[in-house]
Amino acid sequence: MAEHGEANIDGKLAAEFAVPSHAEEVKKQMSAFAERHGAAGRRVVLITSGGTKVPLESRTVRFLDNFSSGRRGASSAEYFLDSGYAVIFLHRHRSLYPYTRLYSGINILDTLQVQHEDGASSSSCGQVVVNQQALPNIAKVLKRYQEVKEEGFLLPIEFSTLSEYLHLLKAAAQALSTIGSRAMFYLAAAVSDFYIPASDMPEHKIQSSNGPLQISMKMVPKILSPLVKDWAPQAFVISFKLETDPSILLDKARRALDTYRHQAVVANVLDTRRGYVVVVTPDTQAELILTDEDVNKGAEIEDQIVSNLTAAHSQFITKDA
Ligand code: 9Z3
Repeated sequence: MAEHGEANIDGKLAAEFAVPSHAEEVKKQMSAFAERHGAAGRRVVLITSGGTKVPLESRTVRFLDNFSSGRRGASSAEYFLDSGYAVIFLHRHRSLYPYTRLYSGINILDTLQVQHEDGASSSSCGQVVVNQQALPNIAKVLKRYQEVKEEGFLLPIEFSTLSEYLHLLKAAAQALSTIGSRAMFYLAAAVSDFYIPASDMPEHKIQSSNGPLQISMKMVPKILSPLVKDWAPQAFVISFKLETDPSILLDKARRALDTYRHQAVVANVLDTRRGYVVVVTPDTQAELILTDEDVNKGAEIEDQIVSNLTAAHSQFITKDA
């Protein structure tokens, strides 16, 4: 896709997307995280995950959203942690989260029971106990979650709107620039291509009494361009390409690599994204497939994606040394 305002994306970011009030604070946290893990010789991956919300009014009643559940980002975070990476998880508020995602479809109240001690009156509250059968593998998952938390390997950062996403991604890129090629960007979030600039946005709720709604939206600046060129030029950068028409997917993925000159594109189609992706690099193309047998064993395609990319990242670091 052609570049839109590539020359001055920084200026556009500042002028048209409100800086979140906590941006500086978050940047400090990310810098400290990168420094600590970098000093320990660890690699750090920044994962973006979930959709973005694009407001239609500045006192927002309505917004444009998209389908992304954040499952790809959340499960990938777990596989990166298992591979020894420290993870900054830049995710959409309320999208799926590492480890808890495994229980997202479960109503917590259906997993708990009240046990009354013998002789206690029926009016006493009793002890609440967990029915482990209602939470598959809960002991193992809880142990891993607690290890990751205690060791400080996971830094979760939330965003809701497109503006927050863009500014926090820039802050993350700057924070990670200190660890050079040991930083990976894994941009799995489904980011809106369109937005309404603050200057064109009505302040108040759009009135239906004014008749059918017509909106005109601008192109979101292609943030991958300054990320690769200016903000984190030594990092290993992976973008994701999503299409609904499989016939254009690989061509679009290659075009993205040509345009931004980053290291790889993970290409996927909406309906088949849980079982099939292609990892495209300038010289290679790897099809990753989850068979029915894999699914029955509980395997996930993110395990394969992360193995493929961590191996490629090792080669990238070696070349850089
Ligand atoms: C992806 O392609 C992700 O794999 C999915 C994962 C969002 C499909 P879920 O969150 O889905 O597990 O439900 N992410 C990138 C999508 C995207 O918007 N890419 C842009 C494009 O295709 C480039 S940045 O043009």
